[in-house]
Amino acid sequence: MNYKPLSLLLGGCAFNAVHAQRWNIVYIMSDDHSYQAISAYGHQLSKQAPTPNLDRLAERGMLFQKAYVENSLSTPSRACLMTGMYSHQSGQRTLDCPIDENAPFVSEYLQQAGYQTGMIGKWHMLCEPKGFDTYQILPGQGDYYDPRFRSKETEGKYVVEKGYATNLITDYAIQFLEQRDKEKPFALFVHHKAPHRNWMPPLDMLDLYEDVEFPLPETFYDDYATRGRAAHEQQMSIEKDMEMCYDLKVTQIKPGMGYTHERNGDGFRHQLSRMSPEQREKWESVYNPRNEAMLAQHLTGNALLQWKYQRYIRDYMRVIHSIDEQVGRLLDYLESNNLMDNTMVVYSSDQGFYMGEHGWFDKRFMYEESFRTPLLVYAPGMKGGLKSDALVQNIDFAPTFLDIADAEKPKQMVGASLLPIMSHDGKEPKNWRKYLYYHYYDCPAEHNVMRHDGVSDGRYKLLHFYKPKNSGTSDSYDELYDLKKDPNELNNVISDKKYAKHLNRLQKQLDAFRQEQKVDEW
Ligand code: SGN
Ligand code: CA
Repeated sequence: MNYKPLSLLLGGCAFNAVHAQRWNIVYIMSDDHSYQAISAYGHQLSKQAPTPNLDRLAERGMLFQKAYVENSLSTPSRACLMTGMYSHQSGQRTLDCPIDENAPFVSEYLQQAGYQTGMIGKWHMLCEPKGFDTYQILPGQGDYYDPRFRSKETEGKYVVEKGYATNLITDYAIQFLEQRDKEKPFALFVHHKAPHRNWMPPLDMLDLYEDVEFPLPETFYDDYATRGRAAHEQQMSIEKDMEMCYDLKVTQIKPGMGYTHERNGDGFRHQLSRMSPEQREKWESVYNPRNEAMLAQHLTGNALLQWKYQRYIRDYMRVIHSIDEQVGRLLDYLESNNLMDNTMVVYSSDQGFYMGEHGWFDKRFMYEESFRTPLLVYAPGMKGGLKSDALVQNIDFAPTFLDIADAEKPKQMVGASLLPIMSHDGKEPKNWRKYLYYHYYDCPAEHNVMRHDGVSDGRYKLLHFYKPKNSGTSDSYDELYDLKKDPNELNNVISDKKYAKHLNRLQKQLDAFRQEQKVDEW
């Protein structure tokens, strides 16, 4: 794709592109935030649990309705953000395999371009933060309550901070803004731990939504009838894999009570033990009576499944409410300090998430709920209320930031700046990508999602599932979906002759992509 410097983008602009040069950048990323849980996207779930502050970004800026990741998993997705490269280029294909230590980070380029840079929150990379003047990072996934942070000043040590992760991360973000060098533009990365599993809400929101019955997604009881083995073999089902203690906070569970899957009950007990006596008392005063009432009913079968779903979604949406509140706090700070006039604000997630669709939680698949990611962008001078259907991907963030910084896009960055889309009311330029490439590698691993790659043109999607090269089996198969006729992806049409033309076209694209990008089954 051709790279056009921003200064060439004139005419038909929603904002004056020339002034876009060297805005400040605030990039907010949450962890596992589904677009279904942001009311600006209009999903039925969010109607009962709106997100007014996130919606402010869409009202004043642009809602990207077809924003995707390349590899639906935290560390690989963060590597896409930081390097502007696909997973096979940076080496960060799974949660554990090492990133190419020579891969330059966008933060380094921004620093070279004269930006002051800060990174706050969940880092979850296997290397030290690079290119940041300031950082305050959590270890690994981090903790919700009294999380530990490490900065340049703590000499490698993590230090416990009293409070709730989402609030503390926002405190540090505001502290960065307060203490910044006002002579320089800044780029601030605010990476929330929330709403990652196991969805622990803040104490003042434990009662929120307790009376709300969230609607079940249409595909909740999907039987995967037309799909291949990956959908049948996954271990991310609310029914079979969600844990009563760790995920659903029922500490009263004991062996012999008939509940299965208590892999990580001690993990949750450890989280509770890290709370102060006051925090724990408050927590237990709310959850214990609810848990005891549920256990007294001796729920089984579908009644138990529905209870699990409601507990899961209520906790998840409480955690979202607190993100929304804290994003609002950060936006208020930017507004009251006149920073909205020269700051671009991006809100996204490291990937999407299943809110019970297909009976699942977690992510990883190239099916829409986890392939997609929310993306809301505000930039100074935008008309607001804009929506874009351009196919955008997380490899586009780094080029966008460099475009803003008026810095050249380095050759290894395969994505493209989003600014041309933003300056043309959401319409993509003529030479914009027509296909998205996706590749998930992390198997064997937790949740047992088979390796797969694929292409999508936004309407049709081809997925290729395969076993690792060294597994001694060449067990592979394809699936094809028509997203217009079948938005829930229930009907795999790979063998339907009527789709032969599209299958052929997508297969050629996938082959061409693998060849051009030198990527293949792994
Ligand atoms: C943890 C979770 C998984 C989750 C991965 C990856 N298990 O391992 O459910 O898929 O993180 O998430 S837990 O028992 O530790 O909660 S990611 O967002 O970091 O990719
Ligand atoms: Ca994640």
